[in-house]
Amino acid sequence: MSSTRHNWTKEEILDIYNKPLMELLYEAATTHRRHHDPNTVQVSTLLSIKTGGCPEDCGYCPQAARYHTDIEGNDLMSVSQVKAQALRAKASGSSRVCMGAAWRNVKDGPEFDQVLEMVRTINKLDMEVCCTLGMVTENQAKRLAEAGLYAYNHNLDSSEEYYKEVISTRGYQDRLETIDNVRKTNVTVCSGGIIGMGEKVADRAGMLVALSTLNPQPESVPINALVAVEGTPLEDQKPVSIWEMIRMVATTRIVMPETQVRLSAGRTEMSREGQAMCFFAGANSIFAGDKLLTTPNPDVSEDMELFKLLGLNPQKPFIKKMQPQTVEAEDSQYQDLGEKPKWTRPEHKIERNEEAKLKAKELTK
Ligand code: SAM
Ligand code: DTB
Ligand code: SF4
Repeated sequence: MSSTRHNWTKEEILDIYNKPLMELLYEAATTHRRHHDPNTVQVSTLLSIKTGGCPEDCGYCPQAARYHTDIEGNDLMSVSQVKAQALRAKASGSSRVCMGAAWRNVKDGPEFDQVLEMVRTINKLDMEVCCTLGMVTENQAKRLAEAGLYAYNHNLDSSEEYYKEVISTRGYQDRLETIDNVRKTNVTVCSGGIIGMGEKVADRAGMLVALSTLNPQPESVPINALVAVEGTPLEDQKPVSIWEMIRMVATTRIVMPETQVRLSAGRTEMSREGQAMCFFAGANSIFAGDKLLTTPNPDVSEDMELFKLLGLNPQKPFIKKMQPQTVEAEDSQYQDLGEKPKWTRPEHKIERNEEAKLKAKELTK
């Protein structure tokens, strides 16, 4: 039986977020260790397969056509270009490629067919594939699943109330509907948001209520610090403090214990110590490569140095899906603490993979 709760309230989440920092860190790190290997971090590489010219008005986004930003727009990349980039990402230690397109929604036709071919191609490289292409219908999600998509990213971005301040061209319910369409397939859900857009702490808690009350909760939750890009309506936002990032990561970890919490945009502004605190607070995935979609990110060599310094290892691909938690390994990790992990694999994940189901049974005999 999973101990994950799906009925968190905003008040409870605010109480967690505002705890004295040492209490918050202790609780988050303890939760993290119960459910994950604390020395493993999943590494994804972002690839902007179609850049700029987007019809939406997301106030943070340099790719919206209506804002005058300094980015270079591109048509959809070819499958061979994507394959070459994916191979480069694999060689640098990434287990997942996340392809982003500056689209409002996916449209059936030759471009979508090309994306499906990209998914199949990366899959053959034994890498996890993620897409973030805007809104998808149930049928499009099914086609992505058939092509072998591992994850679909579609962020809630903020609380329902604050979302309206930032985006007007599509609603919160539209976002939830896309997440629901993805959930109807065996593709895992990646959904999170941005802090530092001028929202209140209550909005951060509101977003975490929306995400944590999804049942099942998203397998991956990216926490982005706003990258304030010149030319966007949010260009003058002050950088979010590292303490707020740490609190947000820790709170996310506590309310969504089984999720991979992704320390996403904004790492170029964070010190190594700050990032280490985020990993301690439960972040266990990052985007690697010197570019996110259009903005800078730390160099791979810098990240590898940090991993070495902290004794962190990049996660191998398909590890969660293919290998249910080795209960024995987890148990031994906890002997020192005199406490058993409460790790239980969520049913929906086990159902996805018969092989995993059998192995789980064997291990718990
Ligand atoms: N067009 C698709 C969509 O909106 O779903 C996919 C790409 S979009 C760039 C993916 C996510 O990147 C957004 O939902 C947002 O959370 C994040 N993002 C975009 N610009 C950002 C910025 N300047 N700073 C931080 N995060 C950002
Ligand atoms: C997510 O939550 N963050 C990533 C990924 N999902 C697609 C994107 C961050 C984009 C930052 C701004 C840019 O580089 O354009
Ligand atoms: Fe378009 Fe996505 Fe940027 Fe919004 S976040 S403007 S939908 S690319």
